[in-house]
Amino acid sequence: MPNPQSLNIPHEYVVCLDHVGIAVPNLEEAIEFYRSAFGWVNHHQETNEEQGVTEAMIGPKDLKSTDGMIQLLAPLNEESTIAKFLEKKGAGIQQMCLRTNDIDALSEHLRSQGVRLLYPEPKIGTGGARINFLHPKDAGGVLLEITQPQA
Ligand code: CMX
Repeated sequence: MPNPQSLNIPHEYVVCLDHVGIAVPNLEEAIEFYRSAFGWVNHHQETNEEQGVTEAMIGPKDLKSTDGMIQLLAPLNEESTIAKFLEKKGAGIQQMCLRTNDIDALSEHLRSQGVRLLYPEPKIGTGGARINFLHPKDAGGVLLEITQPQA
């Protein structure tokens, strides 16, 4: 297997699975499902007008790390990406998000590999993080988000 460093892949910039995003029609009902099933709680909730979503980041009550959380995404309006997803595919996994500590270097690398990113420049996502998305057609059929949390 080739050494990633010899390929100049910024592997050290991708640190963990940040979250899996699930499209839901009703945020409160989805939060309640995870509470009653697993005892998970809502650690962070916000509305992102630009993305057309109200979202909740849920995880274990005694949170030791924010790695690998679940993000519940409910549409803000009918034009929302999440509304379209719900209409076409129904509720379910909409995206998976990888955390990076250098979204600019990672984006440059991905583009050099011919991977399409949805935005020319990162936009603002959860908690002020800088985010972008790989086109699902260039990522094995998965909508992959990349996020660089606020310092
Ligand atoms: N996962 C996997 N594949 C997907 C997908 C998803 N979530 N959404 C669309 N696709 C596929 C479609 O199935 C379609 O494939 P086929 O041509 O084989 O049918 C292809 O991608 C193009 O789909 P489309 O219907 O033409 O395009 P959409 O209008 O659905 O837009 C996308 C798709 C990815 C560009 C759009 O969802 C987008 O801009 N997403 C990024 C923003 C976002 O998801 N925001 C909400 C979350 C905000 C946050 O996390 O903070």
